Amino acid sequence: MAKPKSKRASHKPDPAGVIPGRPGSEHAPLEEPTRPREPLPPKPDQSGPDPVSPTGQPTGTDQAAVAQGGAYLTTAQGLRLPDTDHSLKAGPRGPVLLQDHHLREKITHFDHERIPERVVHARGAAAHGVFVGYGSAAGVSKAAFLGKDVETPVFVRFSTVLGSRGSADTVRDTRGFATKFYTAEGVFDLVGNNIPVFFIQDAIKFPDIIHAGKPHPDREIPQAQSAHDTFWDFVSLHTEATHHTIWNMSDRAIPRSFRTMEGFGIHTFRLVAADGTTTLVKFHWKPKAGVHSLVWEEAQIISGMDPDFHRRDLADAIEAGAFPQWELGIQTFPDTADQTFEGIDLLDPTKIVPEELAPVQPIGLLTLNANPSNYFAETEQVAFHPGHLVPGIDITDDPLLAGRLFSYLDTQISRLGGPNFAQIPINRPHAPVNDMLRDGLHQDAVHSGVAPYRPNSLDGGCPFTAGADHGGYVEVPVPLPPAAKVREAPASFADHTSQPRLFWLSLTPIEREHVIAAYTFELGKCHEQAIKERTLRVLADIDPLLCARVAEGLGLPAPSPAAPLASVEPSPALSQIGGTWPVTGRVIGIVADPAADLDAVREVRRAVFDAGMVPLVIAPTGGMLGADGDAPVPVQRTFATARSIEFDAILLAGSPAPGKDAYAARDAKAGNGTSLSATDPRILLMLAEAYRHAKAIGGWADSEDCLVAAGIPTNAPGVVVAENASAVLSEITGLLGTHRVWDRFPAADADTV
Ligand code: HDE
Repeated sequence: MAKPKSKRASHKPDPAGVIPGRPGSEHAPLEEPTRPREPLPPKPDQSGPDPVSPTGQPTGTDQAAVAQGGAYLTTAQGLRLPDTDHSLKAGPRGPVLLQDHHLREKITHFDHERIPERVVHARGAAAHGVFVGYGSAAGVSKAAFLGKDVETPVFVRFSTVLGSRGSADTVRDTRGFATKFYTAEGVFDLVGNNIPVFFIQDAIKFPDIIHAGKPHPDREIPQAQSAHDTFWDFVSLHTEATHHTIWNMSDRAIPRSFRTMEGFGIHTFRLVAADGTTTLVKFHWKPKAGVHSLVWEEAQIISGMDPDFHRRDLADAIEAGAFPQWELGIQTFPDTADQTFEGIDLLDPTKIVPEELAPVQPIGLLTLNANPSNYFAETEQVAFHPGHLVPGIDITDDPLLAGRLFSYLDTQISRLGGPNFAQIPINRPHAPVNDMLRDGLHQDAVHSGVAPYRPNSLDGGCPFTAGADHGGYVEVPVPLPPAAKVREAPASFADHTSQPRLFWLSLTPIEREHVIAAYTFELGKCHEQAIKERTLRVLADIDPLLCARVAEGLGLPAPSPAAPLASVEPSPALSQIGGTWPVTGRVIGIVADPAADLDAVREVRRAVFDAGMVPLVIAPTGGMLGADGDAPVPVQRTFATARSIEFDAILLAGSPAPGKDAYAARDAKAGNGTSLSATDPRILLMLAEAYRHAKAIGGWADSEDCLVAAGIPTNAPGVVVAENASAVLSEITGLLGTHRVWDRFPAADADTV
């Protein structure tokens, strides 16, 4: 079988350093261009879907030319147009004429530009990439794309769950992590989340949990968040949601970046080896950049300052050449009749198997190396489905998965306007397609032959069925025990507290503080006292200390556990703190004013680029610092436009004097009463935020004055002040490798939990 290789050449960013975010593939001239020329190519970091026909045949066409061609404006029929600024009228002041076919075509098309957004996961961002198999899964799965060094093009879409398409990226929510593998044997979709468990055990409850999480139906508020009565009403009554809920109250629900999220297939799948043996598995994506989250205040500020934070971060990282990477791994379990492992029911999607009991074994590497060229065509129209499987990967009887196998196909029909969505370029398989499906809205394939039925003799008997020996997908003939038809869950599904407790006990004290704060915030936003009290009962069964601290914040008594606490072994692998990870793609803010030593700024800027990070120079005004010198330094942000949330670390090239616009009437951030200070008040605010968000801060020259003015102890953990700018950067880079400076803030509960 042909090996599907992406035609996409991953771009090589300019070694002189790229500040990502340039909108077009050429810089814009000052005057409007008037000399006709062909459409510009996409930017070097962008790609469309690989060019294949609806039947998976490589077409070799230029992606850009498929969408638009020629230098002149035309109608949809290719007719050149002389004017698109004026309707056709009976005289300049006369009525508009109905015969204006260009006006009618333009407006009619515009009227239909929107399609229904996804009922869940509406807000998303995506990228193209490549998956390379390690071959280590060959013993358990015959799937060709898992073979050693097999390269498979992929398209990955990340999303939030609850918000609508225009909602903010950094809300507290679960994130979707959906991967489409265009394999030689057909499309395989791994449609997972960044949290390894789900709210419900049975698909029939999905409309209930989603209706509870979505905005209240009367006022349609709040948007994209769970901090409201209906969500907590449902999860406190339907306690199988407890495990997923505590993950949502942890730092996992406010990721720093899509690049720093784990991904999970959640359900147990069944792998099939070439010799027919089967193994139960859970899929994991492990980010090379480590798991890294925002802090809650930071996430809230970002929601206002930059609601596109995560999609921008993903696109910028790819444009700058810091390609995000994940290893795909599997936990394997014997395929026994009871489908449990170490007493954990593998069919229960509210349960994990701790990695200490079943290590995650790496089976391949995913690299995202190209941004989509067009959001709608690709990210919006991509259609995932957990039922898109390839030989070697089968499903289990997880009742949640069963409902999903129905739902995704069904929803695409209304979302994408008919049954032919598999023919949309981003959804086209790279394997030959001969499906006997015909006609329907938006039919893109021009089928030949007269016999789209089987058996036939008129089309030579084609298409033929394929057994497993010819790459056919044969379901594993799993024996079913004798059973009665019931609406019931197995008894093991009734344990709703042991694993939330396991999660809680596995976190470090600082992570537990965040969980306490999140529950207190969310319940504090609820109106109904009964809902808060009911949730405290649920928390009491997880851990009395968690319950007591949240109760304290709510001003309510803490109930006692209803049953003895589950005795569980913590799983340290669930904590996201304590490792060291690569710093590529991190963003460093360098604060400098015209009085700063520009040689040091240049040197540090260069060193930041060399480390694969992005330097953004922050100065009192835009333009160039040292504009009249030999090597001026370009400014990316001004004191008025910058905010701490854009930067992973801040470097001070001295102590910047107040800018000319540092007064409240112009910029409210400058109006905190310190406008007479020697340092710009916006920089003081930036430092104070970065400090309390546990970010690394460094400085040289007289930067100590600025830190003192901001109330930052210069000997605090993660604050680096030295004479030599390069030495400061190298220490800051080390700190960035650990993500945040958590030892700046000891947890109050460190000795009590
Ligand atoms: Fe989904 N889910 N889901 N889901 N889901 C959708 O499909 C559904 C579930 C997940 O980027 C929808 O195309 C049901 C679990 C992701 O396009 C819809 C149930 C997991 C995405 C749907 C679940 C997911 C979706 C909405 C309970 C993690 C976004 C639009 C049985 C393993 C994919 C669409 C993308 C999207 C139904 C539960 C992940 C309505 C009925 C569990 C990442 O079909």
